Amino acid sequence: MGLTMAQKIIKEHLVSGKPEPGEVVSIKVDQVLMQDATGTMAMLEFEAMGIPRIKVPLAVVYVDHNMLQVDNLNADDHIFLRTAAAKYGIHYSRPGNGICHQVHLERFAAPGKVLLGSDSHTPTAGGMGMLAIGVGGLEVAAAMAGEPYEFKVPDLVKVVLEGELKRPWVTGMDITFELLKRFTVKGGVGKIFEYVGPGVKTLTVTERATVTNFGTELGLTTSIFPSDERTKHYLEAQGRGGVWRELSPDPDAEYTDTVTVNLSEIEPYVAKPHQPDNVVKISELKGIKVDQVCIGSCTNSSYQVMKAVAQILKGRTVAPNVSMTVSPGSKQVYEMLAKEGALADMIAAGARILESACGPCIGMGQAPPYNGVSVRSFNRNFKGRSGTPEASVYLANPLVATYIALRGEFADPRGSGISVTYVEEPERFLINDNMIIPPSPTPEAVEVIKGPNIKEVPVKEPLAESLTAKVLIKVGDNISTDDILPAGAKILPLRSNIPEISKYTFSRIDPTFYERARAAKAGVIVGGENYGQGSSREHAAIAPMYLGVKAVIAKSLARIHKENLINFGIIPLTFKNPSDYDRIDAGDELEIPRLADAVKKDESIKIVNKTKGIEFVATFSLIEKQKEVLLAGGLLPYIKKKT
Ligand code: MIC
Ligand code: SF4
Repeated sequence: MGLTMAQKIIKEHLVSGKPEPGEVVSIKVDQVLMQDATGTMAMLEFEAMGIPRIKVPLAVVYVDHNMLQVDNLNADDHIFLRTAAAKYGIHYSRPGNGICHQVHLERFAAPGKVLLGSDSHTPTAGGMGMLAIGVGGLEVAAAMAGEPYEFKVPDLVKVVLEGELKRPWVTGMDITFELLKRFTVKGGVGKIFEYVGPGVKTLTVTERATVTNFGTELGLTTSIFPSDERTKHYLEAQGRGGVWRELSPDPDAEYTDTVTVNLSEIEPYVAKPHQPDNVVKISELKGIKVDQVCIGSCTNSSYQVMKAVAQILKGRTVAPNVSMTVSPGSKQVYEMLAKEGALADMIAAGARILESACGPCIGMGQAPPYNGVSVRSFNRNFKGRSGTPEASVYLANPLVATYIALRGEFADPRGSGISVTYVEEPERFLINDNMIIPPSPTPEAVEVIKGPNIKEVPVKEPLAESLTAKVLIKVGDNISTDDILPAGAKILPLRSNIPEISKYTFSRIDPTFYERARAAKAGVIVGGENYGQGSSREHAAIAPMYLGVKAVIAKSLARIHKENLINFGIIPLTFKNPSDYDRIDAGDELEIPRLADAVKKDESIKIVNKTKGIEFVATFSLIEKQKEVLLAGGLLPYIKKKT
């Protein structure tokens, strides 16, 4: 039987298991990436493992999220990351060098390799034929310590691309919008999407990377494109032709499912507030006034995108009611735009040019006005993520968003008369790696510098035999990690200080959560479908753990968050009968009589709702290693016990 692309990569990296959907495999990791917001914790976790130097072939930490320096906190974290990276054998991408996923694609990604990243948009590198998976920081720390990555092989879905995009106003982002329209934000859970078919060769590597990046919002484990002549061209233009290799599925590869997308039929779409799958055609929003337009993010800030944006802006002016920002994805892109004059066109049109970083995407500045309307070429529009809870954030492709910035309202750019010539990938990108600091050759001489805000990682005790706990909060469907532990300019700088950041747990949904959790000592969270969607931030598990949360019971759980809960010793449970969700309320006292025993045996478990005098059943779905991790109290105590 033939193999799919993901199966081929898994097979080549296999430590144990069979590369078939549903089977547990353990694979060798070639590369890891971290960013600053998750990287400080990952670095502290690695340090806690007591290993002097990383055991993975390549690790890179990027400073791109925590860029505003309103006090010493973020600046202190940058120094910590720089010194720790030098000591432990990690490359350090300095602030200003760009967004992790864009820079990684340019300078490090390689077809056929395995990448783990402590950021949910790590699948960006899937655009280059890499098996690139977003995980929690502790998982990355474990990979740096030499642990293979163990997971259940997801269902493998073949996505056949036919036809060609109607350029210029339809872009790679609209391909994923089309899939979000069909499958929703939870439709990809437990799946890998593999893109094949004649439409593939019509897309450049950065266009493919937009598709795989945004695919995270489908809940996918990852997405992957073939590595072909276009991939070779991109790598050669990056001066890295030597890492190219061909990758495609065998003709008789077996997929769990097949989906067909005709690129020629795709329109420019927009996701309305407050979910990326709230997709409509641009024509449905015609005339809605807009206050802000933001271009950039790891989804859309390549050279090709930015050059097209500059073409639209050239000789025109941003509408008087709009504040428009542009964040080029990397120093490479930024420097090329500057050299070629495209930056001047943007500046002349009145765009506010920001540094090469995540910026407004994660609420690091540029919050929209009260009740404002913001259109962003980003990947997430969860309520409050922009920094203004009352704002309405829409997602659109960067060319459409730029046209909206000129018009000051939603409008369909097709028929606008603005001509945009298709931007080809350059023959040679501008290569200058002076902002990537390689690890120190003399690690003994490096002192790791920790500012006063950097605190130890809290560790949980082993799992108790039984549990009595109060339901601290009951939430609905699609709760994101931004709801559980918000980001933004005020809270992000606390990422290396769990006691402080835990004060913001659920702060946007229920500001009393922190005090109540502290008082209760032992708590449970009740969730609906797809609990924990969105980011990989393990803080959405560590902070609840620190506040005494012992279990989450939900209708279903998002993948990375479920892994993070396990890594920090919180039991992830799902209702056997989803209607039991309706028979449980915040404040109820629950008893789980034989918890540890049930985890060992991986069976369904009886939970007694003492307040209501009823019982219901919840189930686990854990691989062997995850059971051991939970029993030990989390991945850190598990690894410590092993070494
Ligand atoms: C995000 O886009 O939500 C982030 C910020 O990049 C997160 C990581 C984090 O919370 O630090 C992600 O996507 O994993
Ligand atoms: Fe940064 Fe936004 Fe991408 Fe997250 S989604 S890595 S915050 S640009």
